[in-house]
Amino acid sequence: MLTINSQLKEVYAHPIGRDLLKKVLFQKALSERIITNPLVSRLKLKTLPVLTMGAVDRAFLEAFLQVLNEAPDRPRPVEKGPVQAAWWKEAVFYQVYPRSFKDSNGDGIGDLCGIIEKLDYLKSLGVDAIWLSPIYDSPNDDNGYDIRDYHKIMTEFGTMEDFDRLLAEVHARGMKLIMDLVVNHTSDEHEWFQRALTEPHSKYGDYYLFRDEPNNWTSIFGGSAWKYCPERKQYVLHLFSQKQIDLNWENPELRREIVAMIRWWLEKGVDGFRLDVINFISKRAGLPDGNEKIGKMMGLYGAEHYFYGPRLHEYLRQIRKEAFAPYNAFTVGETPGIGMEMAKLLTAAYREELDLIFSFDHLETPGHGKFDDYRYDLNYYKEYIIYWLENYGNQCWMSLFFENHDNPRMVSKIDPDPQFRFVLAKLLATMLLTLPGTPFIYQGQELGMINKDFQSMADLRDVESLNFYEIWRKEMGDAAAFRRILAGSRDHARTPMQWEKAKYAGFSTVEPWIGTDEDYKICNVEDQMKREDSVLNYYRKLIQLRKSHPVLVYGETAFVNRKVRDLFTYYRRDEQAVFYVECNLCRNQLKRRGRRPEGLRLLSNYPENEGHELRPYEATVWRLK
Ligand code: TEU
Ligand code: CA
Repeated sequence: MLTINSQLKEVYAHPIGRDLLKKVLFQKALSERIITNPLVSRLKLKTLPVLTMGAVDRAFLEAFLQVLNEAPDRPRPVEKGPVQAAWWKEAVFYQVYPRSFKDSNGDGIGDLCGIIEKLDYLKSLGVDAIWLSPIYDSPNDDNGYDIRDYHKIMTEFGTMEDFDRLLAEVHARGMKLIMDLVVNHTSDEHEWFQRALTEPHSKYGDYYLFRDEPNNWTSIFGGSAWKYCPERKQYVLHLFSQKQIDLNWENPELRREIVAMIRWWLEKGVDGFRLDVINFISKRAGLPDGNEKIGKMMGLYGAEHYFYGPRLHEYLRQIRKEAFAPYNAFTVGETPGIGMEMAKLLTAAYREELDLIFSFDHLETPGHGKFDDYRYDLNYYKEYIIYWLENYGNQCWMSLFFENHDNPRMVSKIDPDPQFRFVLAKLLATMLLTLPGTPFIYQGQELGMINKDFQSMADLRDVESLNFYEIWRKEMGDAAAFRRILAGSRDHARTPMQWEKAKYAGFSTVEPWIGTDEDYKICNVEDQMKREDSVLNYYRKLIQLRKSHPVLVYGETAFVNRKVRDLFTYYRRDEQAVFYVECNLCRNQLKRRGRRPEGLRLLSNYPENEGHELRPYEATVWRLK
């Protein structure tokens, strides 16, 4: 039990304490050395309010301690034993955002038959498993992440027959299909919620989190996290939009319904799930107010009561045991806000919770949030990867990704200068497919797609962008608010997939639900198939390389030039082969350290380079043995 009399080093030694301290340092862009410094590490917590001149106060410390003391589980020390083989460690995953992938019937909205049309494309890219963003019946307040009926397909996307055909066609090509499982919340139009409103004394009455008075928690999409329901004269909790109501996982009946629903899909033959915001499902009992200082720092009030929810592990073990395990289903949890120690508790094989998680610690650099307009420094990615790979342990396995449907395009974030666009896209591809971990490619990333040239708010569709624009314009005026939205909008990743140099990018025959710009004229699948040196063909070659050399999956990793800025170099080796990967992380020419590697230059984002200088963002994979 940690108290106000504990020393900082005791907090740091506690796994969750370490995660939280790192989070605070990250937000403030401070170095971890501050805490490991012996003088500081011996400080008692209670001295901090004075020493930090109030930046940290007693209430902050107590909120912090509560999270730690209610999370008694500790991961085992880092294990270096052998890595267990698994299909999902070897597989290359590809995320499809169905609404924007391919429209088959000319209504401007992507659909299941459109995905079927493109399965051969995915197969030829080398994809092993497809993750589908939600395709269930939904009023689309958050593009399907607000589910009205878990057993029905969204009308715009097709029918259950279309889905069955999609699944069969995926399997016929030797690929796997994983679904998005959104069980932190449902749509307010879900039958459970409707009945919770009209029959408060039925079993549904307790399926959601109703309270007579709201607490101070805020929604991830802005504003209070509580909505008033006149039917019950009560407030109900929604961590996301007002139409996404949080489920009450404390209720065992509700958990049974969820298990039954998961099994229903597994009976159909789906191969696994990506679990939406799964670390949010357990909220601290009593839903206490969030701490003020934490709320200000995070721009979100209450998060300390559900990012590390007290019963999370218990719930995950239950659904694993009762639903996933009997079908041998794969799971990857989306877990915003957690750190590596919590990630170990969630994914270590011996814990029997999840197979993988998506950590988001690498998507922004320290001191930055997703709506800040700044240039992402890849040196931070290097540091992040080394830290995780050396400390995560062989009981755990990393997921690797740069993009998804919730974030702007990575190339744009790093360097929007068009001359570097395609080499940079290939540099990212090289790291994604040669580092140890399971790679996830987001649709369009394999072409080097970049952020969209949105002209005004009228071009945007995402509920998050629309909500925050309204909040920020009052604080900073229209122009500044729009600039922030442009920096972080999820819509950058949600515009139509660029198939051809044709009207509407070959996505549809009519105007799509969200517009695209002119970029499809210079960046599309059709052209890139023909061009030997395209980003698309580079991805194909890398994926083939990864498939033909198990060393790239299971081989040992050794980093070199660790302290050399802008240079990221590592070996992958096993008994059969030694590979060496050399990356220039910056836009300047860089002198190579040491001699030119002696071996076969297998793949590079530049044509032959005999010199001693690495070109801007150069990435080369060598075979040394
Ligand atoms: O996202 C969860 C989440 O907290 C963030 O990724 C968040 O949506 C975003 O970064 C805010 O800037 C998941 C889904 O991926 C997202 O599309 C949904 O909107 C959200 O859950 C609610 O279901
Ligand atoms: Ca359609």
